Formats: sequence, C-alpha cells, structure tokens
Amino acid sequence: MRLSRYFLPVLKETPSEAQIASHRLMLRAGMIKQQSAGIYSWLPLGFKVLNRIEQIVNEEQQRAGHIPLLMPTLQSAELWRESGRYDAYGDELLRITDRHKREMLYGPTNEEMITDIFRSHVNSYKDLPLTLYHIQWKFRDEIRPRFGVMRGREFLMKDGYNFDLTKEDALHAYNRHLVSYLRTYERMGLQAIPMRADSGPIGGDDTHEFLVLADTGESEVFYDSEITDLKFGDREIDYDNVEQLQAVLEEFTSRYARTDETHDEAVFAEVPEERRRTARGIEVGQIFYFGTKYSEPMGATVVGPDGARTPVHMGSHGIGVSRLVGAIIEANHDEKGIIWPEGVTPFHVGIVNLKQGDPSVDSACEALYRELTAKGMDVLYDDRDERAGAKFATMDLIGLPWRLTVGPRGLQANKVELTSRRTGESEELSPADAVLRLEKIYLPVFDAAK
Ligand code: P5A
Repeated sequence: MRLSRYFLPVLKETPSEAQIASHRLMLRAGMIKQQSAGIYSWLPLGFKVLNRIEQIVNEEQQRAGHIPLLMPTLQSAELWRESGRYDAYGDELLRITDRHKREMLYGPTNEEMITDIFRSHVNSYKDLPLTLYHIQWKFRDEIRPRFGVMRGREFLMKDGYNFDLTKEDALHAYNRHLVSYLRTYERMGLQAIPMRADSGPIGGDDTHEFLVLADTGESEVFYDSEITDLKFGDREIDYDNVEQLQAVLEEFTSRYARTDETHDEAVFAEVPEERRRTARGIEVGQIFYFGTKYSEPMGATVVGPDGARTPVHMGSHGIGVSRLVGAIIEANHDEKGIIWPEGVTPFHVGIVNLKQGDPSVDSACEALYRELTAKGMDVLYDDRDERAGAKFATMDLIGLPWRLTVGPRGLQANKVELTSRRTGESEELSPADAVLRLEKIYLPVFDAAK
C-alpha cells in the first residue's frame, strides 16, 4: 500500500476523552472512530489489525477441530424465553421490536441459538463430539462503556459451543479450548493467563478467564508469580489426545491464579510470600462448562448407545476479538506510539522515502516495495512529499515493527537502514540483504499459520 493513496487519518492532538493509552493511540493512529457511546467504526488500519486477529483465531480454532459457521446478530426473544434468560439477562440485553411487533434482541451471546441449530439437525450420539463456532458482532448495553474498544457496547467476539455425550467428553472439549487459546494468544505476542473465575450469566461451575496483565485492566487478579514463567511455545499438540491436553491444563492451571470474584485469601496465603502477586488484568477470553443448562430446557437431546434419549453436555468459549486490539496495544506501546507484535501488525514493514522525487531513491523504494510484496509481506510505502521527521513520527505512531529508510546518501554506498520499532536499533544493509533479513524475521510468523 502506498501511503499517498491510503486512508490513514492520524490525529495530531491527543483526544481528551481517551483515558488509557490504547484508546488514545487507536484514535490518534486513525484506527477507529466513535459513532455512539461504545460503538465504533473500524477505519482501514484498525480493520486490518482486527482481520489479523480474526485470522489467527480462525486458524487455531480449525487446528483444534472446531467448525466455523455464521449466525445472525438479531435473535428472537422466543428462544431466550425457552432458556429463561430473556428476563434474567437484565438491562444489558438490547431488546428490539420489529414492524410485526415481534420481540427480537441483538445477541450478546449465542448459547440459545446454537442449541436450537443443534436440536434441529443432530439426533444421534454418533454425530458427537461437535464444536461449532463463529466470529460475529455482539451487543451488550454496558452501563459504562469505556476505554474505547476495550469495553464496547457493540464488539466482535469469537464464540464457540461444544456438544458432547458425557461430562467427561465435554471436559475434554474444555481442555481443547484452553490449549488452543494459549497458542492463539501467544501468536498475538500476548501472555494471557488462565485464571479461575466466576461464570456470571452464562452459567456453570467450571470456568477460566484469560487475563493479560496490565495496569489499566478492569479486573483485580491474584496469582503465584511462577505462572508468568510458563510458555506454550511451539509444542506439538494432538487435540484428540485426552491425556496430553489434561497435562497442559494442569501445567497452566495448577498454580494459584484467580480473579477477585473467586479469590480466597486463605488459599492464597499458602503461596510463598515472595511469589504472591496482586495486579490488574484485561480479560481477553473465557471458557465455560455448563453441562445441560441449555440442552435440558431446550430439548437438545441425542439417542445414546443404549437407545435412550439424553440431553447433551455443553460448554461455550469466547475470545474478545475487538477487545484484543486494545489489549495488545496496552501491552505494547511507548511514548511515541504503538509497537505491534509481528503476528498481528497491520503492515509487516514500512518504507520511508527520504527524498521523494529523486529518481534513484524512488526507484530503490519501488524495487523494495515490489520484492517484499512478492515475498508475501504487507508493505506500507510512505511515498508522500513530506519531511523525514513527519514520516518517522507517523511510522512510530502506527507502530510497524520494522522500518526501511531509503535516502540518497545511503544509496550511494548501496545501503538502506533497517530499524526495529521495539528497540530503536538500526542496521545498514544492502537492499537485497534487507529483504533477506525481513524474510527471516517473518518466517516464524508465516510458519505459525501452517
Ligand atoms: C463464551 C462465548 C461468553 O459470552 N458465551 C459465548 C460465553 N463469555 S464472556 O466472557 O461473557 O465474553 C467473552 C469475551 O468477550 C469479550 N467481551 C467484551 N469485549 C469488548 N467489550 C465488551 N463489552 C465485552 N464483553 C465481553 C471479553 O474478552 C470476554 O472474555
């Protein structure tokens, strides 16, 4: 993409309504525009990041054997009356009446609808296990929408639902989600710690929230510091292997880590004092096992091996896709702007032309742009007729992890400059070597998608 032809409405002023860094930076970098309280348009740069996050989520869900579908945003109140949640959900539920006076709602989650799909089409235990998921907009009429996309009213969620014959099978589905989430967040450059939590309006007893530690997080958390040493890494996982997944669950959940809803001072006191931590965290996902809470009242049953009908065991599993954009920025920024992790960056590299209009510089930039693009990289080429300082400030603000600076002096010695946004360190390389370096840097990112 050539910046001269892109739509990147960066702001010079710091917007006064934004209280936290990620909200400020998303507005300044031209990623979002507020349309109403807690409702945002995603401008091209923000939309690109949102798409990258969606793509990682899709890849990891499908790696775990989960099947994508798409359900609508609007749901009928009837379905929610069947589960008893139409009244129980309270004021967060946006209720709508259509022209025929039929009661509808904008879905805050889809347990009822997926249970309805299941009961319409699945009849036998032989069709289990089954996990279906979608990535779809949700609406929760939050009393205090704030921090930009972090607590929106309209927000994008990946929500998945498992259907199993027995509790044991459903707990394996729970583990599958836990493990796939660990890998998902790590690919985004985040450490998200599974913590024992409360199940709230979704229901059930078994639930973990995934929290990214950040001072601006809305949840208070208590944990054993040893947990932050755990890395998922690139271990080979067989998602059908019950023992392997159970072992990963135990590895990542056996140490003390809880949100304030389930915090227990007495149990916490058993953690050696020097390892006890109290901090704040951003909830970027939550997984639930709730058994037959929806299948029983809604009649989602299968014929079991013994010929008798039995309600299926279910769980649901959510990732806050739009919230993640904010969470990643909270965890990765400095005073100049955003610092994207390579896995989610909107563009892999930015090219800064120091002397637009100089034929040798223009053609070196064009060649780099072509070659990098041919290697599968998304490149943002700043080809505007602007001062170098302004170009650097834009690149720093929008946070591309790597910048190639091309100017007449360097080119005389066949050199361009490759700069890391994170460390600020620069290296002089020939254009050909710069392409090779970038290819090597992004190899693990492209490999992780396979
Ligand atoms: C699990 C999937 C559920 O709704 N039903 C389907 C279950 N879980 S949840 O924890 O309530 O939500 C899942 C994730 O969505 C994000 N989230 C939000 N993001 C932005 N703004 C909001 N107002 C908001 N509310 C929830 C969180 O990341 C949460 O973990």
